[in-house]
Amino acid sequence: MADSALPKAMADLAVSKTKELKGTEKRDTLVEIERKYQQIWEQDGVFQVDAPSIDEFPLDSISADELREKFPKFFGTIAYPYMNGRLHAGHAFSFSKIEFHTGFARMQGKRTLFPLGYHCTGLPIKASADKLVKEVEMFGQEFERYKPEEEEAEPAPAAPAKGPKEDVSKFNAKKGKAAAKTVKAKYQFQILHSVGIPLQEIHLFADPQYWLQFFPPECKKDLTNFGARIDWRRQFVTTDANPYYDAFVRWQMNRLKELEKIKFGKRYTIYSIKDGQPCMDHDRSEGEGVLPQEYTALKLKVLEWAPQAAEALKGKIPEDASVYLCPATLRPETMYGQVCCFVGPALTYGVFKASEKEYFVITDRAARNMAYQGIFEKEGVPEKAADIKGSDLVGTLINAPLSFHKEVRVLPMESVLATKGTGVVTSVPSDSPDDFAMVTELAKKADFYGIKKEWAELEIIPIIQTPTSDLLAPYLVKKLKIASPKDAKQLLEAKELAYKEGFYQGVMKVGEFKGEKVEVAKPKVREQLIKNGEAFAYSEPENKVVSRSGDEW
Ligand code: ANZ
Repeated sequence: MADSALPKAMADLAVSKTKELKGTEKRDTLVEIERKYQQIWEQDGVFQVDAPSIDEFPLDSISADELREKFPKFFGTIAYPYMNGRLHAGHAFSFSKIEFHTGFARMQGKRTLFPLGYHCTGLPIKASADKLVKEVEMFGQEFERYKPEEEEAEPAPAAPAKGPKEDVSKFNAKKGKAAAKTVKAKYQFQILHSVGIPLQEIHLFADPQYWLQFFPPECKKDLTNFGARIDWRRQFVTTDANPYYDAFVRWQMNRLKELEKIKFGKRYTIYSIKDGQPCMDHDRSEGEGVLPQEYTALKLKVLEWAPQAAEALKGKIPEDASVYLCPATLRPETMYGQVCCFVGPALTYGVFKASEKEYFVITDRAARNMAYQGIFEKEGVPEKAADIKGSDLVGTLINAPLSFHKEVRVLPMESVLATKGTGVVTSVPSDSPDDFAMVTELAKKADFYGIKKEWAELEIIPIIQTPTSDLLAPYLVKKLKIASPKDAKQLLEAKELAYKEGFYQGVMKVGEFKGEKVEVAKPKVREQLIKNGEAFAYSEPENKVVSRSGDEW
């Protein structure tokens, strides 16, 4: 409701809340007393604590233990607040604990030191500064070319909440913590504006170093008002903007390395290509806690292209090169039971050059990830030889390593996700309910899917014995009355049951590790496949991640 539509008395009330608070004498008196003593503390430097001087106690004149006994000490610190904004109520809460402790130690007569660091390391500041560079380009130095109507439903910087419905005395958390973190403003300049920075100054923040100059003094001001017993001679920013701190971190790391507590090497991490560095939890706007998931990517060699595929790829791949479809799986131990390989008929795949003589058929997304995992010859550069539609791949004859069926076909499956694995899925109907439901459907409606019936009718051989069955997926599909691949809910339930029972209670019925528990055989089969050059390790985030700079996985 607009203010003009409010009854007069209510409008007055609404205005009074933003204009003037009545009956604040008590508060004002307390604040005044606070200020007076804070000034005295500052003048007298009461929180400035020094170590006993060497003049007074020459080295070797007193033992360390005696010194400690004579001058008991207390050192308090706190996780450095991050300097991409002003402090908030959450900081006040955390500071109150160390504050209280520091005050208590002082009253006990200890030499009490409370220094403060300003945390400036990491992506949030850099990503925000980079955003501003773009926004200044788009809208001008003072954002004068910005037109609010460009923002669809989202209003520009939040004006202070008005209206009689808002009871400012009550705390009313309508959002979760993650949602509450985000100011409802589309652009970075609006976020800075909403915390009171004039539009004329915001462009200065396009330089990440400027944040390091601007926010620490604000932080100091707020903590001084708060009454914090900090020795302000001991304040510092992190990053190499501060050579002393930088040298300290280098020393610390080198020392830990000497002690063999840390090692240099490679490990999987969620890495932002856009930002050129790992994207850790605090660098993400979505996907906190998401970790890399390691798959086994199989190499299913193309033996004979389907005619449409041969046509589409003509002249694009060297005659003597081997081309592989590369499904990603978490169940390498089931590879004995492969009967076909699924692609999403509506997806587009790329044929990527892995080495001089090897090409992989996978999604662009998977290729981008692989390029950073030492899978291709050139680091960071997936070399694409051709694009090909999933529907054109259907019917292609391929070799399935380890399987009882050496030669299997590429078949269509609508539910293959472009956002998971390589977008290519090997099919094991004995142990995967999804796969059993799909091959049953394909065999039933071969004409509709434009395939030959016999491609979907290869024998389903039992490979894992569980207490329930040696063909667990067909058993569960029947038991849960799953009639088609579209019964997504029941299929998910069946999949969970099959995974759990297969993994914890399954025993291999076939292959080199026959008689061994699935749990034990799984890594062995994987290792064997990799050793034989029939598979390789492929990793990707286990769920969606979006970086603060807008990079996505
Ligand atoms: C062979 C296999 C055998 C699989 C078996 C499962 C059971 P979860 O377990 O959900 O994390 N998959 C891989 N990429 C896919 C994609 N793009 N779209 C749809 N399904 C995909 O995912 C791992 C399994 O999901 C993979 O393991 C693959 O099927 C399937 F008895 O491979 B599995």
